[in-house]
Amino acid sequence: MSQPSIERTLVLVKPDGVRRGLTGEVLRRIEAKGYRFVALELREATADLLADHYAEHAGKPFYDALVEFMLSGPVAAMVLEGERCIEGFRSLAGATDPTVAAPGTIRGDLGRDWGGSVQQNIVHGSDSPESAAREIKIWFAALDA
Ligand code: RTP
Ligand code: MG
Repeated sequence: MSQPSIERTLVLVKPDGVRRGLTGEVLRRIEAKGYRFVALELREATADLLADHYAEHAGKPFYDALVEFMLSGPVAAMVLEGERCIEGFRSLAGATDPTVAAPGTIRGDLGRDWGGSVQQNIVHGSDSPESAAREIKIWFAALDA
């Protein structure tokens, strides 16, 4: 029998999602999927925090606009736990571009292009166990990844 692989992942409802009143809908989908909330907090990001969080994107053409967008309002930051929840939440979120994200996903059902290309796509989810560990430490320093 294979061992269960219980993971943690860092999820953000981005400023567009909070502004549009979609936080509850995102939380509902996460709970319905069966993941557990380990931490959940409304937060104001800072430039320093975002420089760490988005280090992999530094220097890309969309980086400055992305940081400005992420500073434009509060985010709902959370840590989820469950078997394969890193991949599972990415699947709930859908493709990066909300215009073409599959119906049934958070981005596909609730997102679209609002004049910022693919920027306003409602949620963030860690993309690997390494990213999850790094991002949980950035947003929730007191928690174990
Ligand atoms: P996320 O990190 O937010 O979960 O999204 P992701 O993995 O699907 O996308 P990623 O490539 O990591 O990009 C991070 C966020 O940057 C914005 N973005 N804008 N060409 C653009 O204008 C562009 N590309 C990416 C999006 O907000 C994306 O989620
Ligand atoms: Mg990403």
